[in-house]
Amino acid sequence: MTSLSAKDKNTVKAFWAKVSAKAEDIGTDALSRMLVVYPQTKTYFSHWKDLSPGSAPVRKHGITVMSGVADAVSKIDDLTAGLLNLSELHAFTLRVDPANFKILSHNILVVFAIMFPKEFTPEVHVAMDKFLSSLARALSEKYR
Ligand code: HNI
Repeated sequence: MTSLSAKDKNTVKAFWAKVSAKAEDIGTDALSRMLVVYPQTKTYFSHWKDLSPGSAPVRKHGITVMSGVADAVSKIDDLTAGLLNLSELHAFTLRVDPANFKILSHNILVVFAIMFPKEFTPEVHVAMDKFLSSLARALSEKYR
């Protein structure tokens, strides 16, 4: 299991401080990419009118997801407790297969690399990967 060192946490916070102003674009691009590259994820959003990249509902939900990521950065010292309500929602109400958390995390990392090629060093990459894995694990907590 990956756990975040104090250094990782600082790296995550510093990178997030640099990129969070672009959270809306990051969320829109990551969600757009997820729906195209992993079309099985579209099943959860079949109630939307338009699932194409950058559409209004994709953008709106991209913003929502990234506000969840921002919240997680602020709760980085105890993600499991901090994300319990969000885990409950995804497990019991939305019934999202937790495998999809890894898929979205991957897409967020790809978008970081594209949008911030200079800042997204290997050191940042590993810290953000660990952070998103921990976030995904915290979201999966209520499934068992
Ligand atoms: Ni997710 C709603 C955060 C991954 C499907 N999701 C939310 C909300 C937040 C959120 C915040 C709004 C909660 C509320 O209304 O109180 N989701 C996150 C985060 C991640 C994530 C932080 C991982 C990084 N969600 C996923 C994944 C899927 C997903 C991988 C499916 C593929 N989420 C949903 C759906 C909703 C949702 C579906 C309800 C949206 C709607 O409009 O119906």
